[in-house]
Amino acid sequence: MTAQFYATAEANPNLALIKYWGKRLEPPIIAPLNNNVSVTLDEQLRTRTSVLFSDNLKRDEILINGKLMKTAEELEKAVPQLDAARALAKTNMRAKVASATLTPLAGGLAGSAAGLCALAAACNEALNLKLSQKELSILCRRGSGSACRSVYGGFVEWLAGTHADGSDSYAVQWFDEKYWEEFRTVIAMVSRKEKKTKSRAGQKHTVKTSTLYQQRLKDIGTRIEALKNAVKDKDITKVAEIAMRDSNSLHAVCLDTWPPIFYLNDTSKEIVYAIHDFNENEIKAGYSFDAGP
Ligand code: 2P0
Repeated sequence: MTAQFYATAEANPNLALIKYWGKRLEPPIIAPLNNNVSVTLDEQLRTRTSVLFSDNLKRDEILINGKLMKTAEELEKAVPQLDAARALAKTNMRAKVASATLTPLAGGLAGSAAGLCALAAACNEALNLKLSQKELSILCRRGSGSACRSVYGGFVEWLAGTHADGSDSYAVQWFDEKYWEEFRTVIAMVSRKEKKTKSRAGQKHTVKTSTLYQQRLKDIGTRIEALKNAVKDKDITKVAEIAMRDSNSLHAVCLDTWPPIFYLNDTSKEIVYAIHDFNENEIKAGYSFDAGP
């Protein structure tokens, strides 16, 4: 008899209002240098992932939107996460993974967050791991850092932790998706081109070469506290200002990286100007750019 275990799960991407940029623990563990906070998006860019673990498979096979992933770079997130799930289940079975997503990959729209969160949830079910939400967020993180925040809806903080094994680095929910239903996210799809510098490599260069980055790390604790109070008060003026400032800080440290990294393009800059024009008398909206335009 061949052993076979199968499950399907879905997850939504998230948008960081206080960005994760730089690692305290490198893959395959992954923990950030700073606590960071995101809002989970609705189902518009949802990812659905199925996984089959079987004794019959010789190697892991990953398909994204029907395309077989072949290069080491394409496999660098899913395979370590599958390995972590196998270690928890004490099995060596290889897996076949099929993921369908509307999120453009490598475009800076957090496609890996939704993808690796859905894969972790599918592994949890297929292998009957019975993980708590906290443990599931830790499994997500073994694939991609930002994925651990997609375990929850609403406003979510990823704790950096201090332990060398990463056991105290996981996501916690501040407020669920029902807390502030008037809060809206609008996605501006500016480019479908793959970015020149993948965020994993970009983060490494920034930590190594940017002096401004040290100042960013110092500012983040106060910024997170202010954001938590502003979300609690449903104060869009404060939330939007904090998010815009943090996004600008991320792109400033990218420019301060040597050689510099640019994720924004001319259209992104037009969006920045448009929002500031719209907010002339009172801040009613904000923008936030990830590692893409
Ligand atoms: C974030 N980004 O907080 C930040 C803002 C991009 C800019 O998390 O190496 O794909 O897989 O842990 O999660 C993108 O980095 O990096 C990211 P890995 P990830 O959403």
